[in-house]
Amino acid sequence: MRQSASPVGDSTPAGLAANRQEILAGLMAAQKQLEPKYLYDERGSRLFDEICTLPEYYPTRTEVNLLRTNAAAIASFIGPRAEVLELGAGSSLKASLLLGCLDEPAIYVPVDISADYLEQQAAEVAALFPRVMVRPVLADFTDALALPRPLTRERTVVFFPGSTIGNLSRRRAAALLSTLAEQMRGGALLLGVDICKDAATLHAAYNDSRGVTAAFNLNLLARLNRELDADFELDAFEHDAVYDLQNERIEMRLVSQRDQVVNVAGMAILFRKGEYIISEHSHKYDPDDLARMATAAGWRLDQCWIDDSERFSLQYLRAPTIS
Ligand code: AVI
Repeated sequence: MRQSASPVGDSTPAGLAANRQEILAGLMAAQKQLEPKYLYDERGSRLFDEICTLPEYYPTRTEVNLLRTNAAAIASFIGPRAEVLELGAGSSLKASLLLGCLDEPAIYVPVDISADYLEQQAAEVAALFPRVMVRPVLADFTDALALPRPLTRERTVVFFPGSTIGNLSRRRAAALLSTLAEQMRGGALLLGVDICKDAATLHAAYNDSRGVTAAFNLNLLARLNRELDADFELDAFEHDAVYDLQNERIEMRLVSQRDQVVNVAGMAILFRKGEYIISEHSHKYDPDDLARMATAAGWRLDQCWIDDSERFSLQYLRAPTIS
């Protein structure tokens, strides 16, 4: 039953050259901003894996514990012969935990924008679960997603862990939930989301003492240099992440340390000292607010698991039935 773990898809959706116009527009806007998906080239993906192991970065281990502690309940909600579609497939650990607790899972379809990384993660899962058909899809899951052929919607559970939904604006998150509810009629969604909490905990999680998050953020400039013929001096920018209480989100920034001109794909871009590029927003959600947003998008909440310290939530949602 096992298939090749090579990704389906013919281009790297997040390749910078293919997105030149959008990137230049972001760098020339009054508030410079780039899409967070560009953080994930191969090195960025590795650095993100390292972030997930840091003592300050609580989301990963909290979610992993939630998956472990509630494995039996999750398995009984999902049922036998499940077809698991993972959005923004990160490290294979969470997928392995989920597949490991299910009754004869049939298919695993990881969807990600980082080709090499996707292939490696898929190969790891395929090796661990030889009876599961593994079909990686190279795609940006925020674009319309064509469901790979073998998936039947009734048994499909979309696994969207890691609070990746938090990297979309609230408006885009609501729109994605609506699209998914329609696309997944008859299926379900297991959604992991970071909860609003005190600013000190959040600040530490995104400004870690070993500087891994800083390296992850600055890697975006190295990627622009390599893929868009830019000449960012990495020493002339610094990582910062601030908690915006009003919008309940972390804002990750690349801050110019001096007045300077940087060339990107033939365009000269002026930076004043202290001016910054926003490289990521990471929204935090009160579980009730998130459930309201999901319900408005057409989902029905079956169960919500929250850890004892109320740091992270895992929600099991049902899509509308097939009419
Ligand atoms: C992938 N995403 C949910 C992470 C987050 O927490 O927003 C990315 C990240 N950025 C800095 N640290 C981790």
